[in-house]
Amino acid sequence: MSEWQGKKIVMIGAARQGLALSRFLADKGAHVILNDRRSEDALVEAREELSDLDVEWVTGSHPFEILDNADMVCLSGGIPMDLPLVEEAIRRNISLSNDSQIFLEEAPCPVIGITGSSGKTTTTALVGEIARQHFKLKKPENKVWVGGNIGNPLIQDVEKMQADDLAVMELSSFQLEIMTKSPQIASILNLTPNHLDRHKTMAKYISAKSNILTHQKAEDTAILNRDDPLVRKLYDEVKGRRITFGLNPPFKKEDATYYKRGRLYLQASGQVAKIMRADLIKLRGTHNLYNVLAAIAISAAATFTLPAIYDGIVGFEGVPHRLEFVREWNSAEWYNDSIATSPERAIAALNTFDPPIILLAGGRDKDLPWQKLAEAIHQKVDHLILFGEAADLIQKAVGNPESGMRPLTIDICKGLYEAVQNAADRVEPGDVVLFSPGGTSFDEFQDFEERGKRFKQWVNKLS
Ligand code: UMA
Repeated sequence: MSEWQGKKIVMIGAARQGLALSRFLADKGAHVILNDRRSEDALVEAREELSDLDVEWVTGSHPFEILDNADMVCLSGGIPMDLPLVEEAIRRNISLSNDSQIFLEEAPCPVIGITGSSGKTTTTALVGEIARQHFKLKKPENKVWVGGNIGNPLIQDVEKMQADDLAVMELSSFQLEIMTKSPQIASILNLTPNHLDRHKTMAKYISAKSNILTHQKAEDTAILNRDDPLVRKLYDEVKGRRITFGLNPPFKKEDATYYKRGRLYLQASGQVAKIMRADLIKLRGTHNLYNVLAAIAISAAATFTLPAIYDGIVGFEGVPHRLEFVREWNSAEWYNDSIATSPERAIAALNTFDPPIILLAGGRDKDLPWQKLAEAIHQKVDHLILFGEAADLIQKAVGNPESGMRPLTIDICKGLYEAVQNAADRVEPGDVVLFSPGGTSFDEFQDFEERGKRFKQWVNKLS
């Protein structure tokens, strides 16, 4: 009999994670109460998706009564810990969990977990690609599963997984916040202020992220960014093997990946292997060099072959909505970086291009400082086009245009569609038009993916 049989589980949030976990738990015989603040009408599709299951729906609010006799409360990533229902569950000592925690408990195969303030989706996808290259030759009968915060909860596939498969999972701070299990191979790519509207302080954000290491065992491996001072502070949390990555040279004997005179190297167990020339990497920018160095270190921990690492990286063209080339229009290159939901990410995007740049920025503010992005804008952006809720905040941080200084112009638009039309009016041959908002999409769209798709649609329609 499954350990879930007859258990009463309250699942909060009926989107990707909530639907996937509810299906898993209901299939195992649990009594699932699926609760969402959205109205019944707004959840028609979601209800259809689970119509074959005996799930109890509670919609439109988060009433405390659903906690009566509950054995566990599971949270979707979008559910904040200070939601009164969650606070009440904690007050009643009901244990909290989520799809990632339950996936780690149930996974029959090894799991690589990747987190960080930025680059986690690219690195997760890249490691998945390298792993597939490795499996193609070494274990053709087994499968690599890539998922998590990247978009598809892995719990939906756990029943199909075999002991010799491999799961590569992107983990967010929202998921890690309550987790009490860590993956066998765990990486923290970097730590910069992010999601402070939700975590409130940087210390709490770092504490959530560090859970990816906290529950590792002596036989596990941690892959950490040695150039990031906040990540370095977590070295003491490492229970097993440590492999570092970074652009700065590593200590002599340390297991590490590094960059030297245009080439990437892996140093492990006292031996140095040349992996590849950096100019073979298709991804742009220093931040992507870090992602690749991290992926090589993770691959070393997972004992992927060197040819698999090389082929995986050389063939990797990036992930949609991350510095994604859309088209050339009016002799200018247009890029979609809708994933940039923090000012830090927009700065990283700006750093990958040379002026003249037209930047489309805005969306919803996450209580993050805009000052550093404003400085980057002064250095690189000729025309700044702002849209959405954060437009005024960004404008305030940047100030008014001054003659002969960047940005030459600032336009404020109501929404993204207007911003694209505005960019089409401003653009000149040789420009880079970069849509890297710095804010989240929730003021106008369902998520960053919908926002990116609409951006591409509107850009592709320009004539
Ligand atoms: N809801 C409530 N009450 C609330 C808030 C939300 O009922 O107070 C409901 C909403 O009505 C909605 C559901 O909760 O129905 C939304 O839950 P969700 O936002 O967790 O949506 P999912 O589709 O389950 O998406 C989650 C991740 N979302 C978040 O962590 C916010 C997705 O990451 C992830 O791809 C997906 O699961 C699959 O694992 C997105 C994200 O923005 C991309 N992540 C952040 C990031 O990358 O920075 C952490």
